[in-house]
Amino acid sequence: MRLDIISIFPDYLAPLELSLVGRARARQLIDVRVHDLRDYAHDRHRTVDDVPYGGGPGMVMRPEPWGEALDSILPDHQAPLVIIPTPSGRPFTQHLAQQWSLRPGMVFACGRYEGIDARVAQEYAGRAEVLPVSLGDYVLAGGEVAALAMIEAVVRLLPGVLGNDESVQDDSFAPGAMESLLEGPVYTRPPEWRGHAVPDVLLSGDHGRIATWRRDQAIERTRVMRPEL
Ligand code: 6GU
Repeated sequence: MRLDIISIFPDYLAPLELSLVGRARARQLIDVRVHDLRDYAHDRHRTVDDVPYGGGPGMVMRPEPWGEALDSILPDHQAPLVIIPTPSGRPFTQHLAQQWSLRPGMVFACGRYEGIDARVAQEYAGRAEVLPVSLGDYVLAGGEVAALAMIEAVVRLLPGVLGNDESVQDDSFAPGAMESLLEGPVYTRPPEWRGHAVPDVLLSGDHGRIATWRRDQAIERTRVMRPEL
């Protein structure tokens, strides 16, 4: 899978060199390229923003550097998908992560300030699938952290990325994962810690009782944390 990320803060994407995503890169399961948007701005100050037409607070990202960046990157993509992280996008879900994990690649266009001039999405809608996507109902300062979250959610679903015993099957929100129940509590050794014991059933060796207990815990957890599910 080919992943391109465009940002004015390429250093913000440094975590893509670590942990699960970093290992997937080292093993050449994914090809990740981070681009500095300012490399596509040609004036003396490498300007990427300007005041909003119609007035209002903040700045808007000018379309020209985005046009140059996307023109140079999109030809590397088979079935181009351009994701624009923004709180005004459609909600990111495990279902989207699963769909994206089947694609040959994606481009993340990380905006800052009040967003990217709307003509950029218009222009590329003809050449790519352009998708504004939100992590949730709160506002981040830019798309970079959101892109990191979405990339990690996708990459861990790729074949060969997770080890054998870390399974994606029973994730909260995985299809058929007890139909959208949250995962319940987990325990490891020691059997007692600071007076807190591991529930007896987990030490019983009775796999039927353990499965029933885990399901009950998942239901209770979901009732408390996410009653709407
Ligand atoms: Cl995807 N981007 C930004 N900038 N803020 C957000 C978000 C995305 N999701 C929630 N807040």
